[in-house]
Amino acid sequence: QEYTALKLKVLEWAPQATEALKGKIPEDASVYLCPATLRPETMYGQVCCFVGPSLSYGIFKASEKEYFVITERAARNMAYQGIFEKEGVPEKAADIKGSDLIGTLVNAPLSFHPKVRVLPMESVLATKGTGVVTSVPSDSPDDYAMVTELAKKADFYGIKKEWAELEIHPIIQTPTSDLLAPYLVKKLKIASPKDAKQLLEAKELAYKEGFYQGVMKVGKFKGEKVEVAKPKVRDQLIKSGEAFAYSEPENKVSSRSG
Ligand code: ZZB
Repeated sequence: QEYTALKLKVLEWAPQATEALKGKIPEDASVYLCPATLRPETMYGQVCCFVGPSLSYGIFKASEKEYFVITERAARNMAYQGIFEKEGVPEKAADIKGSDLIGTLVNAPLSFHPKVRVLPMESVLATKGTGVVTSVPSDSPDDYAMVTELAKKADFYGIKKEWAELEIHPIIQTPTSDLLAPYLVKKLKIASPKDAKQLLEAKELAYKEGFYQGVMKVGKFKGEKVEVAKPKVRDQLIKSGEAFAYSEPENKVSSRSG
């Protein structure tokens, strides 16, 4: 699986994270949350960044001045892909629980919303990607269901309601909609992130329609087919230093059927 790993720079740590990281990271270093995505062309629509609240993350040294927040598993894979300055064994500066990252403010490259919050999502898998997921509710049914849930039950999740209420801009036009994920969530009568079966169906439909029939509605490649624009947006992000290529071997737990 060939992912694009985005670099979401930490602008302001949540109070719990500040506490947990005291003295562990050089003052002048930049720290990034690095979500792995298969949809770089949707990055204009990022509204938040998800972590699994009960997952364990590490803060790994990528170079003298750059640190990445990812799972230990992802760091081990990255260490063999020329992503870190030092090859082989990843250097961990600190450990942190997902729940301590909630509320952290990060910069989201290309997004209409350059500053977004880190929010909780129970269904984030430790066994896939980097364990960090960037949220695009316009084009990902899982993300739309989750931000809707978070806004509805902000207190329960221990977040500020407005963190989950950023405007959802249309990014891709398809024959059925320019907000495909919200459209599918309604059509399949998905009521919450717990409707896993319907969400899986919605995701497969969104992938197919978005890729084969989608046209970019925004950004540098506006008017181009998604198929054509996808690698161009990816290259642009990588060239600007806002993302890097990350691949991992297919495994049975995480592979997609469709
Ligand atoms: C942004 C995005 C925008 C994504 C979209 C999808 C869509 P898949 O499809 O299941 O094989 N993801 C990445 N890592 C994890 C994880 N550890 N746990 C849970 N979800 C994860 O996996 C690829 C997608 O699943 C990734 O691409 C990421 O969300 C999420 F408009 O990034 B994506 C129709 C989907 N649209």
